[in-house]
Amino acid sequence: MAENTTIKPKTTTKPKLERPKLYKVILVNDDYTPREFVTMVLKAVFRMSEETGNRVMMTAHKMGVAVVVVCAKDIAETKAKEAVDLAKEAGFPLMFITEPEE
Ligand code: TYC
Repeated sequence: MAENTTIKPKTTTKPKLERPKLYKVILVNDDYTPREFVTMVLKAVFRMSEETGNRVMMTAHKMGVAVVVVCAKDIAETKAKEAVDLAKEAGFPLMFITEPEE
């Protein structure tokens, strides 16, 4: 019985779904926005703890930029805008930018 068994190669392939591109939200350092304000925005908009918010703020402060989160394009853009709007309302030049992940 086993001798007569023919093994058919699998000919069908599953259509591959393209994974949507992910985007980084990047915090940019400046000389004017108070550190506490930056941490507050990170907590309020990106749901960070005081400790994480402070660490990300200090990374941008020292390195010039810091990656805040990597997520879908629309979420990245909405969050970056929310954060920039909070800063604008308070009169600070704080910038968050988005860019596609390589
Ligand atoms: N460099 C600012 C200061 O010394 C603080 C700051 C940190 C501002 C991070 C922006 O993305 C930033 N007051």
